[in-house]
Amino acid sequence: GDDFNYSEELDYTIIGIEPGAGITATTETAIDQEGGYESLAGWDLEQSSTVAMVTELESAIANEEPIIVTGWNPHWKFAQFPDLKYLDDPKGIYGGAENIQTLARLGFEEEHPEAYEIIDRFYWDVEDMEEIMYESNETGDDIHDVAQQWVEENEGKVSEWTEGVAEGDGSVIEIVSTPWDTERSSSSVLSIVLEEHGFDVDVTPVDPAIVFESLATGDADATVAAWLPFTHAGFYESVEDDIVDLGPNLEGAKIGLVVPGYMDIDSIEDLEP
Ligand code: PBE
Repeated sequence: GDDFNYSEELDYTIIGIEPGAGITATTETAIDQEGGYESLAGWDLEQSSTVAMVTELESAIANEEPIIVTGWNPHWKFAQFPDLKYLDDPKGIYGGAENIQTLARLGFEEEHPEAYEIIDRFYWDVEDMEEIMYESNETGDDIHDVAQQWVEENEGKVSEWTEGVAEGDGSVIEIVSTPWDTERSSSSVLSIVLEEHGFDVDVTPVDPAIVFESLATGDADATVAAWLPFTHAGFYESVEDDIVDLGPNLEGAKIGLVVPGYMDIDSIEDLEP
C-alpha cells in the first residue's frame, strides 16, 4: 500500500467493545461484504470490553500509533483527547444523529401513572450527561454519587419532570439499563429522582438485547437506555409491538469508527482491504 495505508500496521483490526453492544453488530455490518465497505474486506473486529478499548486507545495515543476503535458520544474520551475524529461513513451504516430513547412495558402507565409521568418527562441535554461522566472520570467518584450531586444542583430541571405529579406509594419500579457510563448516568439520575418522589427503584444493567426482551415480557417496567433509530434498531424492531415508545430523553448522540486526529485518513473508504 501507499503512505496512507494503515491497514497492515493495524493488522486489519478494529478495536471494539462488548459483544452484546449495538455498535458491535453495526460494525460487523460495516465489515460484511454484503452491504458493508469493500475497504473493510478481510478486516476483523476485536471484541472485548469498553475498558480494554479505552486502554488500547490511550496507549496508542501516548505512542502516536494508529488505532481504530468503535466509539460513541457522549463519552469523556472526546474531552480528554480533543483531536479524536469520526471516520466518514458514506454508506450511512452508523446512521446520522442518534437519540437515547425511553421505552416502557405495556400496562405500566395504567399501573403506575405517577412513575410513568416522571419517566415520560425525563429529558436532558448532552451537556448534562457529560457533566456527570466527566466528573466521575476525573475524580474517580462513583457515577451514582456524582448523579446524586447533579440532582441536588439541578433543581430547576428536575422539577420540570416532577412538578404536579402525586407522591409515589413506595411501589417498586424496575428500571432496566445497560452497563455503559452514558446509561449509568441517566439511570442513576432517574432512579434518584423517582426515589425522592416516593418510589422504590431497582436499576438492572444488562446487554441491550435483554433490555428490549425484558420490557416485551413485562419483567422490567421501563428503560432510558435505548439508542435509536440506529444502534439498537434490530432489537427494537423485534419487540416494537410489545413495548411503549416514550420518545427521546437525549438528542445528539452518535456512534462510529473513531481515530486519533494525527491519522491521515478521513473516511472508512480510505482504508484498504
Ligand atoms: N454504546 C453506548 C452502546 C449503547 C450505549 C453506544 C456503546 C451500544 O449498544 O453500542
